Amino acid sequence: YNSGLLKFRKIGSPSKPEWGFLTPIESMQEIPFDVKRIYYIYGVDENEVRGKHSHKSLHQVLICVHGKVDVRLENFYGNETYTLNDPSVGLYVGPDNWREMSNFQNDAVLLVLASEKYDPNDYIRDYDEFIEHNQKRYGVKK
Ligand code: T46
Repeated sequence: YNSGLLKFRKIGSPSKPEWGFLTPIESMQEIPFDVKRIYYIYGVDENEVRGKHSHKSLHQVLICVHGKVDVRLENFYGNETYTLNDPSVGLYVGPDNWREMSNFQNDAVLLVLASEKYDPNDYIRDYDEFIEHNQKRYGVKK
């Protein structure tokens, strides 16, 4: 599968809960690629839907570091909606996943780690083109 949840370490102190937590993420350790870019999405209205595209070769990990957001992924294998609301959880999204982010709640901040620098030519923003692209790559769905 070219997507799925990753559970990161959450370093705290059991005897001192007020100390809080720290989650470290290293390239090729916690995540399966080298990070060349980060960006974050925030200030999104609850009824807005972002994304609505796929990538031809980009690998990413999405982490909701504050608040809550739903991410729907569609790929050759099917459809899955993930609710991200835990900074120690990341959603790995490989190439050929249509993605939609919705229900941004409580001033959600969505942090994204990306395997490549920004390249507008890596995007497929047309849904029919996405389906066609995946059929060429993975075959026709039975
Ligand atoms: C993705 C989801 C999860 C840049 O100039 N540099 C960048 O690195 C990025 C990511 C975007 N931009 C510009 C391009 C657009 O003019 O920022 C504007 C908004 O980008 P977009 O409409 O693609 O935003 P989203 O939230 O629909 O998608 C973003 C990422 O673009 C995409 O790769 O997987 O977040």
